[in-house]
Amino acid sequence: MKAKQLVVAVALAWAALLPVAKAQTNLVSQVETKAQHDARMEWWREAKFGMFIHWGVYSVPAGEWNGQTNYAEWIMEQGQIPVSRYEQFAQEFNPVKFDAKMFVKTAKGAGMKYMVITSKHHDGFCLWPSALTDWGIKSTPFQRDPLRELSEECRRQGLKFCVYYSIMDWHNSDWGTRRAWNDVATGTPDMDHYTDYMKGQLKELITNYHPCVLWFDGEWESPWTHARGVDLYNYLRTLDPKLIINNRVDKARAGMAGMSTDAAAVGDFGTPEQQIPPAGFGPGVDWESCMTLNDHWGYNQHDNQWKTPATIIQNLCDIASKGGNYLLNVGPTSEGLIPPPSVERLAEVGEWMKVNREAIYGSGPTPFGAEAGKFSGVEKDKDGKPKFIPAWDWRCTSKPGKLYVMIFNWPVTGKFELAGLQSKIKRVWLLANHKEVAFHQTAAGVTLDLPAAAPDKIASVVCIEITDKIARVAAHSTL
Ligand code: JFZ
Repeated sequence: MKAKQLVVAVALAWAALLPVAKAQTNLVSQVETKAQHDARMEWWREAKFGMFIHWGVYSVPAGEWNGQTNYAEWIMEQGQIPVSRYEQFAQEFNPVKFDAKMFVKTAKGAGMKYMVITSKHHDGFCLWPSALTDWGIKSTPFQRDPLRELSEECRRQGLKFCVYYSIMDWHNSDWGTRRAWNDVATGTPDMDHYTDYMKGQLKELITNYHPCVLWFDGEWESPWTHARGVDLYNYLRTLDPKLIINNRVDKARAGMAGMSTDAAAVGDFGTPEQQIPPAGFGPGVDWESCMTLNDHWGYNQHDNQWKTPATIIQNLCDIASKGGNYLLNVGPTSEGLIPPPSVERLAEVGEWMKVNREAIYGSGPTPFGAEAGKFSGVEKDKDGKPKFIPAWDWRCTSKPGKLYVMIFNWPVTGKFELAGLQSKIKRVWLLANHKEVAFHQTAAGVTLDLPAAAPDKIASVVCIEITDKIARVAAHSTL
């Protein structure tokens, strides 16, 4: 065999071995039984609704740089602001109106059960006084610790305190893809050194504030690897065995759809972003859709594209009906205030939750399949005129012995058909006023005789109590 052929043959043999070699180097997460995993995820699965907070030094420019007004937390990158110039924003970050009580009260009032705040976003700015860098709250006139105040207040008011932490860091000299406009960086990027820095910071966060979730992000650039993700996941779980960690700690997320595509990937839940998946992912797959209230995560003074309370409430119903959680964002100002349009909308969500919360907390997905609520058709109104019933009409959640039908578009005839329900119905009532609803059950399903007017304009909830297990329903059943 000639030398060249030998090289090719060896290369081919090596290539053939590659998948095996790769499988052998697949790192796995810490060993945990299903029961242990379920116990760790229990509060999170029950909670359903949380507040995301994007707050950092980017709230100072408030979305504006060089005549452009469409920025927010990405302003340093998108505006290619020299890091030394960006650092100056810290001197103007003095959120004297920040009141942890109000933040927690706003979240709790909306019916949220947990809070996830940016301890460090991609700009590397730390919202707590880290011993490992001066780039953070320590370099601002604001000599307080927002994470301490919020974590203590969450504990007082019974909310779970959680933190977001960006893996990518545009400020740190060691992050592997250093920006051309990082004029403060020195030396050569060193990812091992950077990983030590991350671990040190995360240890600070865990020991000082006891976050219940670590919500990673910024994992997509090449310096971050599957091996680093697995190592970090395992390290954090040794610091706090109860910790819940999102899938962005690893590399397998399918873009904005947010679910991991690799069975070897670590992470306790998937993270769809700015979208709600068309259906759930079946039992045992945990996920959380994160969404903005307007069009930005961080504060942008020009953004008035606020979602309506109807959209927010119906998104919550939609997500719950598919078995997911809803993480809804606010972007506080550099004065430390949650923008009033956000506060107002969250208060409206809270009004709805006061009446209808049992349809959300601790609920499981719809037994009817995600397609069922998409029914659209034509009904006759009381004058006999045809009326189109828009798509995405209703959603359903479930609990043992109960179904919660959340109706967005009240039927003009007052008759609501629920095709395919086989379980024996005991009683039906409206959560809004506890009034009983008459029903006619047949082999094909059930018809509800609803009152003429919807008790709630946005989503009226009908509770259906059944005597037996939820029986397989319709063609699209997910049970
Ligand atoms: C990320 C952040 O960049 C953003 O600032 C915000 O914190 C959000 C919650 O998460 O946004 C992303 C992440 C991934 C993609 C797009 C935006 N992606 O994969 O296309």
